[in-house]
Amino acid sequence: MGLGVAQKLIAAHLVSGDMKKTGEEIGLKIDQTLTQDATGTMAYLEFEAMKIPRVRTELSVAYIDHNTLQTGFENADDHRFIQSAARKYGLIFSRPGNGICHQVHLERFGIPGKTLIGSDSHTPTAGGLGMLAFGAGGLDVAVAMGGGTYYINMPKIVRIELTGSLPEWVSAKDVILEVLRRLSVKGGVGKIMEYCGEGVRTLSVPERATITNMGAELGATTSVFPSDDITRKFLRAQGRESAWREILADPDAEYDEYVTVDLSSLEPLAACPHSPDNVVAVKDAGNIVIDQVCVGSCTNSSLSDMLKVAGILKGRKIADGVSLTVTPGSRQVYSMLSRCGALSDIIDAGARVLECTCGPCIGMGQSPVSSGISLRTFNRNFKGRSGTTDAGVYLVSPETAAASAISGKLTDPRTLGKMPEIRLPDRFDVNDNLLIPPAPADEAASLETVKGPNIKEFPSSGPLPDSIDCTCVLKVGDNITTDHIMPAGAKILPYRSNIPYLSKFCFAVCDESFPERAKAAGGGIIVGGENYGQGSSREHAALVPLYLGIKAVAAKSFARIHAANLVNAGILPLVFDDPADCDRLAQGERIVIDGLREAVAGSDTLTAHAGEGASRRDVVFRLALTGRQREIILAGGLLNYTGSV
Ligand code: MIC
Ligand code: SF4
Repeated sequence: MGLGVAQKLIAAHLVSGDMKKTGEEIGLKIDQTLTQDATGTMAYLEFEAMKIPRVRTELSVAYIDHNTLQTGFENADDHRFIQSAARKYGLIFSRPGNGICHQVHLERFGIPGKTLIGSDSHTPTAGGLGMLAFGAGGLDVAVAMGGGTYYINMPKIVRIELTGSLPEWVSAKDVILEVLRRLSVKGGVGKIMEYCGEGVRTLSVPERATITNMGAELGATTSVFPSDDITRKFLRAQGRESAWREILADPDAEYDEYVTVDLSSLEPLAACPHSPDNVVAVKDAGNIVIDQVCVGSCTNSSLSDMLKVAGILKGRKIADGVSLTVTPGSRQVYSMLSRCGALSDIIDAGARVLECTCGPCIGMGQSPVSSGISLRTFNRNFKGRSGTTDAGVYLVSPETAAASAISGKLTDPRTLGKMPEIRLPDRFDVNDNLLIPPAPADEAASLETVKGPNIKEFPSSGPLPDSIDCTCVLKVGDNITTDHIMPAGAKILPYRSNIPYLSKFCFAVCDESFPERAKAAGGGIIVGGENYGQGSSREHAALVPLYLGIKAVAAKSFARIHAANLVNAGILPLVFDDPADCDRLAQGERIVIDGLREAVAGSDTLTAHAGEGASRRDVVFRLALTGRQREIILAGGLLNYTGSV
């Protein structure tokens, strides 16, 4: 039997485990790592704590793209720390202004056939180039930088067959929105989405990357495209053809699941508030008057996306009630837009052009008006993420965004008649002068990292106790995102390296009194529903609860990266054996677990006692942990564990 693309890449990097055993742990060798600044400060503090003198990967890059609104000294201090760590430990440093990590990595560093992990959930964007790329917590990235293995449970592999070709005005964003509409934000959990079929040949690398980028919203472990002639053409245009190699699925490859998407039958789609899978056809969405349109983010900020927007805006003016922001994804895109004159078409139409960073996508400015409606070409529309709690965010393609900015309401771009023709150059302008190489190895040992006053120690935990007697300090529902657990945005993000301060905002979107209550109770257990912890890779969503004394999180199911981050922090993830027990458990109820160490060491379940008096009852939890994860939990987290082995 032949192999698919994902299987070939796994086989070439397998360090431990058996890739035929779906669901069981496999270890992978990691060739490249990336970090961004909002997670990077913590990742380099963790790397420093591991006392490894230099990174041991083929390539590691530290990007600055998230925390670029410098309203106080904090972000600038963190950037300086990351730059000093990159210089000392052997990483390339991508300076602020150089672009969003995923876009720049695609342009300048991605190599078909290599593995990549990044402390950002959209790292699978590089799957558009035929890489096997995963989002991970900062600590997992730190371990990989040190040459350590990256562990995942062997995913199922889904073959997504693309047939036909996209009609005019329909684009890659509509493809992934269609997949989200069908499969939901839980549809990719435990799976790799591998794109195949004749339709693949009609999609450019940036279009493929839009699709793999939003595989994160499916909850997928990663997404991947083959590396073919289109990939070669992209790398040639970047002056990197020598990095190309062909990676195609064998014709007789077998998959665990099969999905077919006919590109020719797709139409412009929109994900309605507040979930990326709440998808409708734009033409059926009704009369939605809009206040804001934002174009950009790691999903849709390539040169072709920007040229499409410029082409639609050319000679037109945005509606009086709409604020339009345009954020090119990288300095290469920005500079080429400017050189070809398309930037003037965007500016003349009335757009506010922002520096090439994450910007509004992570709430770094441009929060919409109260109860505002914002159309965004981004990947997440979770409640409150824009910075305005009562705003409604719709996720759309660049074509739909530009057409709507002109009309002032959500508009099917097909109503504009003929699509403007876009011509992409055969060669991109390459200017790497914002990429700073590390210090030579012989100088590195004498260098010091530079820490500003905002950088505080990260919380540590001790070995797992044998019993827990506490309360359920917070009960939340299904699909809780890391934006609920540890919100981002311009006011909070500067404190990503200051866990005590950050803790004041934990679960602020759901329950502002949670941090105080948790502290007063000396910690406790959080109870959640299905898909707990979906979204971002931020390990702060585990480190902050750890700081607040949280011992365990009990849920009906967990999102992959967050579950790994809980284990790494030494917090026990417990899965309700009977979901009805979860529904019954109330906030404030007492929970007692005895014999914890023995259960974690060797049992698949453990029984807790919930409630008191007449309502006291047994609750059975499943311990969905690998042997390695059990040892990490017993040791009190990954840092303690790596220190002990
Ligand atoms: C996001 O899109 O939510 C982020 C900000 O890029 C996060 C990382 C972070 O929280 O710093 C992600 O997706 O992992
Ligand atoms: Fe940045 Fe937004 Fe992409 Fe996250 S999703 S990396 S915040 S652009």
